[in-house]
Amino acid sequence: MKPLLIGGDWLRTSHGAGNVNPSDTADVIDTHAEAGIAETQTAIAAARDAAPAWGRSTPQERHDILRRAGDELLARREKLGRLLSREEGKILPEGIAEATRAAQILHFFAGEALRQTGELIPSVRPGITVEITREPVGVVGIITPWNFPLAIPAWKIAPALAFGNAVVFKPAELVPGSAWALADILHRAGTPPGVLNLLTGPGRVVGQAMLDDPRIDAITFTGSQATGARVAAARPGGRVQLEMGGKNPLVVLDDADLDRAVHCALDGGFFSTGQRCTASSRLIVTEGIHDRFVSRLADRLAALKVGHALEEGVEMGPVVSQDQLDQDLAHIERARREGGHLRTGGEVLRRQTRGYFLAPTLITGTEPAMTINREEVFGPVASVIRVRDYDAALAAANDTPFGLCAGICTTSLKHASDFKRKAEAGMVMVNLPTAGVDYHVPFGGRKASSHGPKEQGTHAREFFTETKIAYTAP
Ligand code: UN1
Repeated sequence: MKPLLIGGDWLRTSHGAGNVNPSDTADVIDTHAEAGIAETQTAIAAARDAAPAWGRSTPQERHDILRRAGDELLARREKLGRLLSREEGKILPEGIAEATRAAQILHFFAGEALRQTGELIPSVRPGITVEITREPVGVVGIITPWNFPLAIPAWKIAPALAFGNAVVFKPAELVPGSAWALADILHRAGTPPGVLNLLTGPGRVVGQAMLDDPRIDAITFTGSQATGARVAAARPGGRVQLEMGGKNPLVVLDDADLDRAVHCALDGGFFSTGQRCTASSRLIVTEGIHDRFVSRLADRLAALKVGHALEEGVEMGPVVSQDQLDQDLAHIERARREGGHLRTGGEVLRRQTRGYFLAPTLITGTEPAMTINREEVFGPVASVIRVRDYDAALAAANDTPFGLCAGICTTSLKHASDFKRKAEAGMVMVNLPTAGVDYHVPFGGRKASSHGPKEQGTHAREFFTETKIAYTAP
């Protein structure tokens, strides 16, 4: 059994939960300890005790720990990428790429620990100086989803530590293995006892106990809209950062490079089995290119090799769980009932191993008001909305409660520039997939997708530090 990490000690629990491979449900990767309310409270107390000294540690100490952890992650990226793919179901090259990205994130924030600055402002009153500095927030609760088992924990834990906060980390139940590996690496890299605590276990127990505990100063969460709403409700007015769903549009205009547009839709909609909040799930296509685009994409999807995530040559792995598969199928069924046309996919695939394999699915003839265009599916499913021209495309793109990212494929500078300005999204991609972002750049959305300061890049410090303004007279 893989234990919890509390106050610098590894702790076993009487109960454990199996970590099952979604490509092969007969493959139980490991068993992980399950924290309850008592363990959660002990971890929070440990973080509370450790926070003051850690907050006073030098930037060099924090840099060195993150640097060492990043180095190890990079050196072991093939093995850790394999574990990630085995427990989450994205294909091995994607798993290894994610392990590499997590290492790069640790290295980036190792540097950020050294780059902290303040401001010195001459007062309007004689002789007085004003200093603006940043201080750690204290204890940060980190709740992460299953779709990026290493990268998302890395981009929350690394800045939390870099800026001097103690962490209580609760990963998604479906991917405890990657979370455990990351905590183990950071622990051995020299994180002092109590500064990083790992609580594997059920969200409704551990996550709830974290939300309820006032000794946690801030919560950063990535996951579903429903859970995000619970986090917000539990902490009214509190320091909360929420990254929730998306219903991201990819606009394809008549003048687009067809090959590029098909590639953007394929990558953005279906790589990582479409299980990304940045996925291009609404393909908004103008009339002149619609039929060619749909037919090329449908052919490519029908030929996509779907199978065991660790098998050589497989292009798309399984969806993550039976629950997720059921939800995906229900979305497809509802889209058909509401008038959508199933162009390709829609069926569960049998392979040599028992896994949750779903054929990549394209639904055409949809309208913005249909459920498939309003609710996030979080699977290998995209819908096509046919529109007359650019203006109609822009209106359809913005016709959603979400606002994470928005993409456009066009060779028109005029339309690209207009779209960058008018898309109601935190991130806009021109001639690129909506998913797959740089690790050193801020990340985040608008509207119902996000709440609070942006994550990552230099903007990460907004959430993980408090500003102090000090006036001094001689
Ligand atoms: C990416 O597209 O590279 O949960 C990152 C998600 C996002 C991360 C996407 N928070 O899918």
